[in-house]
Amino acid sequence: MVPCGYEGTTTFYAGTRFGPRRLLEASSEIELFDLEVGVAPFDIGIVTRPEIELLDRAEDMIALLHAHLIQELLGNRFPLLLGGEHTIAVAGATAAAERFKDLGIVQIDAHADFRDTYHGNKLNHACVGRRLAELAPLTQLGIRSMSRAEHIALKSRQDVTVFPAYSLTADWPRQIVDALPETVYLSVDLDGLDPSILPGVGNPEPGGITWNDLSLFLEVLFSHRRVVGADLCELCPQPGSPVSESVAARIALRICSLYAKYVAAHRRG
Ligand SMILES: [Mn+2]
Repeated sequence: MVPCGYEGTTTFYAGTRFGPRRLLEASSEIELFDLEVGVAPFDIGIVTRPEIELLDRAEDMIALLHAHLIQELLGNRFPLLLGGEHTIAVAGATAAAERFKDLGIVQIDAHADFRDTYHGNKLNHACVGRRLAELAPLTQLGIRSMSRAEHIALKSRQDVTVFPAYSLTADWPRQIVDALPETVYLSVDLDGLDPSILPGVGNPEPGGITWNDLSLFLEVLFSHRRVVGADLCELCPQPGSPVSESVAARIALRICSLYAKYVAAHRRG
């Protein structure tokens, strides 16, 4: 667990800098045994790093975070980056792309984030998808919001595949996972989920992914591909309700459980 509450370019509802802390607090209130996956991921070991020092400039933040994440990857650990705004995914995916050949990136998100620049900044959170696509072939899942210019730009890209939340067909998890390279970095903007189950995000959008669909997708992904790192971003805790951080903590636990079940078992055997 690498907490980083960076919040440099948030444009709407601020507060994601408190996301990592609240997620970690909420994680002490949920069962550590994952009933659905059938494992207790602490068996393989989970370490929570101290929160990364927050820097003002996105470039500096990403460089600092990247240096930390490379160390985790070189130590054969699975980094789960806890944000903070989605911009920090660029650090996670860059480190993974340097460490692993034939990487693919999965971005779960309500927003394509495919602007080349926003407010004059290439590292604005609204440009994350575009930056990720510069690192490796990108698959976007749960998308339901983009500008017309992003729509046109995405149509011309052979290396980016978009699965909108409203057009998932019968066997969609297998369809998505079968098209991925062998090694995958997973970037989760929590607004990819439906706001009815996770309202605490900076830019909520209706019509998102349900808990059961996310659960199914992650199971198929981890059982058929080598997932080497992930981030969970944009948790923006809501005063008076622990729902969002509790659901986010559950997702963090699920990623650990699936890693423990498939990846670590494979590595041992
Ligand atoms: Mn988003």
